[in-house]
Amino acid sequence: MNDALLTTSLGEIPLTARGKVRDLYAIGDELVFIATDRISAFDHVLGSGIPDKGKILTQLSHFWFEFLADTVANHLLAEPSAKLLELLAPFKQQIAGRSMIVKRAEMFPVECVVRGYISGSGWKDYLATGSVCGIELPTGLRESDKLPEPIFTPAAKINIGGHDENISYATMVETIGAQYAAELKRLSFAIYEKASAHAASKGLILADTKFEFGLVGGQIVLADEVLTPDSSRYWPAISYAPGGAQPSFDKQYVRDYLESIRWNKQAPAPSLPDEVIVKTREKYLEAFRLLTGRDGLEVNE
Ligand code: PZK
Repeated sequence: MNDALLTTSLGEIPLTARGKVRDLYAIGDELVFIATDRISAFDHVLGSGIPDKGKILTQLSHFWFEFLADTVANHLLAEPSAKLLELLAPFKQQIAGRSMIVKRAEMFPVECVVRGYISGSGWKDYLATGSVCGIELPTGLRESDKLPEPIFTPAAKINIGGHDENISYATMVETIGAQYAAELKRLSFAIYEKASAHAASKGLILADTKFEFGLVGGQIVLADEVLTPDSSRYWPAISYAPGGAQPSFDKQYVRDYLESIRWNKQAPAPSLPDEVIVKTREKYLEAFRLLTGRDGLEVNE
């Protein structure tokens, strides 16, 4: 099985940024944000993709943007220009279902992370210091415990490939100013509250999630992908067991496989066996179905 889309190219349209799994193109103030089928694990992009992963995550982002429309404006462009549509026409097949045409935003150089549970880098920081991003937490927390209330733990964006660095709210204020910091924090909590309640109603814990915001014409918009398994930790509520790391909803088969072959986590990253690809694809679809209530992807054009 591999009809995964690993890399995109849109001819004359210039590539603005290539992330681990997403490719971004720009024509003036219109950006074409494409989710490929690449998958990363242990900080590396693997040799195999997961067919349809980019479509699943894009359509999940669309669902969330719509779900959150009364809470926050977003970067989706309602009507791409005729010029852009014409430029994209030859690449329709490549981008169908996996692209978002978005407005160019002036991005805030801060990742807005909300954590309802203590996990990942938050858990590491808590173990080392008893706090996360300068927020003191109760003593005696176990890994994956629910926090007394969600916390806002911003991070500074480091170069592509580098790890984002947790920063204090005070540092965020120094970086973008007190008013924007306060508004991004307020929005982040509001989005997390609404999304985590929805996820909970579908049997999923939204342990934590990362948002990126920008300014379009002076208005704050929610940008990037939102509330996908690539930007969020979802855990099945039914198997939640604090006191250790929770299995990854989407990537556990991948991680288990990579551990089983004792990969040293240095490049080049391995490819995946078909069985791991198929099972992982099914996990992304399961998350999509649970959260959206839809049966599957909108048919390919
Ligand atoms: C923007 N990224 C992250 C990196 C990707 C995406 N609406 C916007 N306006 C201007 N810039 C960005 C966005 C958005 N979203 C997002 N970098 C810039 C990123 C690599 C590949 F697809």
